[in-house]
Parts: sequence; structure tokens; C-alpha cells
Amino acid sequence: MTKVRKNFPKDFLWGGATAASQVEGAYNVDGKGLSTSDMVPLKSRTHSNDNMKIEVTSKQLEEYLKDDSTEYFPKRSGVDFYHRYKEDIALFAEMGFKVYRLSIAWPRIFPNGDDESPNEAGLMFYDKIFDELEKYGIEPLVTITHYEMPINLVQKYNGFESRKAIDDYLRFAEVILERYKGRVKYWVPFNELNMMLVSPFTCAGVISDRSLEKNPMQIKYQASHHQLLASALATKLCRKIIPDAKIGCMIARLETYAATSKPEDQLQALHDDQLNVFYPEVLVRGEYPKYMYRYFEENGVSIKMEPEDEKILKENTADFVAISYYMTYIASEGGDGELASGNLVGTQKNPHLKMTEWDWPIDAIGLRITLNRLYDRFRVPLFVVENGLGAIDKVEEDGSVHDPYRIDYLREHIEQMKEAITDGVDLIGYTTWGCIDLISCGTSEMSKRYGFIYVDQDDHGNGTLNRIRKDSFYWYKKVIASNGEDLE
Ligand code: BGP
Repeated sequence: MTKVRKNFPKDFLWGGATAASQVEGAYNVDGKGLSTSDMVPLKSRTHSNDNMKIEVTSKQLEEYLKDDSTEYFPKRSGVDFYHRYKEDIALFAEMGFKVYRLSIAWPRIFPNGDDESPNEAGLMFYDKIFDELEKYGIEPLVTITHYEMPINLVQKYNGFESRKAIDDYLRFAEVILERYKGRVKYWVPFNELNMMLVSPFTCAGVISDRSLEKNPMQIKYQASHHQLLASALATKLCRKIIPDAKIGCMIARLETYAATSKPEDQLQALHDDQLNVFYPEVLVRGEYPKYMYRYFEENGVSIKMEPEDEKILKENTADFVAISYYMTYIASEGGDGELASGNLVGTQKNPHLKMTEWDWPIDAIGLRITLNRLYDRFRVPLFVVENGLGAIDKVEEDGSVHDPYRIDYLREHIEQMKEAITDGVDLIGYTTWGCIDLISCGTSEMSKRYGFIYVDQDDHGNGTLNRIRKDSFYWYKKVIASNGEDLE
């Protein structure tokens, strides 16, 4: 029998993750077009469960398009990574990153999404990023698109509700695969495919009130079908252009516990879980799972498919499953109970868990559970491409930032990943979310910080943008240098 592995594999990919729209800024520089992320206003810090979804109506979009404020739309200025990438990547290298997960801003390459040719200035920006990463031997992991559809495609055909979005997405994918082949080996076609169900605008440029469809579930699952096909077709292209690439699929993993041992609660947890793993089910197994047919029928959903769709899904399956993992969820038959907040979607409070300052439950053991469940189910390598703690940090008078709470959070999660590896899970990497402070996806706040690197900027865009190494910076450097052995 093979020996039980008790440590991280020696080629384990340690690093950090960001998304273009949350760090780059320069939203209208060098020919970049507007994206859905440029249209997400700042929300004040909230503990309310229903204030997490990002809903944008047609009327709001019209108003936002006329508003050139960066204070009200902080993602437009990000943390100025566009101009400071050299300094930031040098800091990642100082921590010893093996991998850096980044996304390519679609409207930087195709400003309107359907332009005849790509924007060379946008392509050159990422050339420079990859030069810098190469200089330090950091492997890029590229999310082809992370929550930013060109606004023109939202206006033109309501984003991924239309099948036309597949062609425009693939043109973008092909351009970047060709341009960066030989430089990028790890790819993920879309960030968090399942977030379609809670925030279709963010996930896919879909504005529900623009649709002729009345059933919101119909709109969301039809748009998901288009993203699933686009993922499979991007996988096909990637294999042709970069034969030795690894291309995965990604969900926000919503590991769900039943509230009690009552069978009805257990069943509800099973159903919730099925809706979450549905996305990798399609992309890893290459077909829709049977349980979805019943679910669609009972919810009035009828997916319009073309004759070739099944074959496309079957023939172009993903190499690995990537997840973001922040918390666990609770399901019960009636769905009632005291509420907690969460990553775009809230849940019931779990009395056994501590909460973050944003009321997200903290559950490191849940990560071990989820890695085991996913590996049992899919038997392909897993990659944790987001995990981290959003917290308020304070700069001391001497300029230092002490963040023991972040170190504790990450330590506990890393310990559980190690347990999962000992359980037999094939885990290939870990990129913590927001390795440098960035603009929050859900609330567009700056004060919700995840980084090892502090960025001097407040929620309203004031500050020097200076970078400061937090205590967690030095701690993570030790973790990487010891390949996950020294967690103290
Ligand atoms: C994930 C997104 C990220 C991100 C993270 C944390 O769902 O992929 O873009 O920001 O959540 O969420 P937030 O920024 O709202 O705290």
C-alpha cells in the first residue's frame, strides 16, 4: 500500500489571489472599456443578511453610466495595481510566492466586447505583468474573466442570457491564450460559476428586468448553460493552443450542514449541496446530473440546448476543480433561524462557530470536510484559489500593522488542508484571497482588508496608496519557506 502523506507535496503551489477589477484601477486608461464591476456602488458596512447581493436594474445602470465618480464606485480606481504592479509583485516574491492568481480584465482587451480587433495597450499591460512574474519565477494562474463583462454586451444582449455571449467570450479567450501561451500554464475560464444564482449581474452581466422571461430561475440557469458551454469550449481551445496547460473550473464552495439530524433537514442540506456541485458535475463529468432534471421540472426551468451542446460538454472536461472557501452554510426544512451574513449569500447562524467582523462564520474544519467531499466525488486534483479573512486593520504609530487574527484564521485553514492531504485528497495549491488589500467584491469597501500587504487608502479613495508589510506578511513567508511545516 502507498504510504500516507503527512505533509504538503514538495511542488505545492503556495501564493495569493486577486481579481483585475478589485486591484487594477485605471478603469478608463489606455483604451479600457467599462465593465460590470465598474458599476457596483459602495455599500456601507453592514451586518444585514439581504444587503450582500449585487442587484443592478436597467434604471440603475442608466444612472451609473452617467456618473463618473470613483468615490461612489471604488473598483474604478482599485488600489492602482495598474501603475504599481512592479512594487506589488516584488512584495509577492519577497514572501516566496510560487503562484499568483490574477484575472485579465476583459474590457481592457476588448473594450466593447465585440470590437473587431483587440486593444494592444491592454495586451501589453499583461505582457509586462508576466515579465515581472517570470523574473521572480512565480507561476501565473489566470482566471480568464472574474466578474467583469464589458458593459456594451450587457446593453446589447443582456450578457450571458444570450448565446451570443459565448462567441464574444471565446474570441477574448482565444486572443489571450494565443498571446500568453508559453507563459501561463494554469487557467480557470470563469470565477465562481455558481454565483449566477445570487448575483447574475456580477457573474454574467445579466439584468433580470431586461429579460422577457418572467421566471428568474429560467434566466439564471439559461445563462449558466451558456457559461458552462463557454467553459468547455475555452477548455477545447486551451488544449489546442497550449497542449501542456492545466485548465480547471471554479465554484464558490458552499459546504452545507443540516441544522439538525431531522431527515427533512438532512434532505434540504443534500439539495442545497447538489445545486452547488452542479457546476463541476457538468464540467468534470461532462454531463448534466440527473437530479437537475427533476429540479428544473419542478421549478419551471427549460434549458434551450442546441444539438451539439451535449457533445461539447462531454468532450471538453476540466483538469481540476478550483474553489473559493470562506465559510460553511446551514440548511433546514423551513429555512428559518437566526441569520448570519456570508459571501454574496447568507445563512443561518451556527452556534458552534465564531464570526468575522462582517458576520461570516469561520469554519476551518469545514474546509477539510469539503475537500474530502469534493475529492470523493470528482477524483481530480483540487485547488483552493480563495480563502481568507476580511477584517479591519489598524496602522500603529510606528507604521506597523499587527494582524494576529488573520494569522490565526489562515493557520487553522492550512492545518485543515494538511489534514485533508493526509486523508488522501489531491490538493495542488492554495492562493489566499486578496494577498494585497483590495476593494471588496460584495460591498466595494476598502476597509474590509484581506491582505498580507496593507494599502493606505480609505473607503472614499483617500490615502497615499503606500504599501506596508503586515505581521502576516512575515508569517506567510515562513509558511511558504517551510512548505507549510512552520505555522507558528
Ligand atoms: C469571492 C470573489 C472575490 C472576493 C471574495 C471576498 O466571492 O471571487 O472577488 O472579493 O469573494 O468577498 P468580499 O470581497 O465581498 O469580501
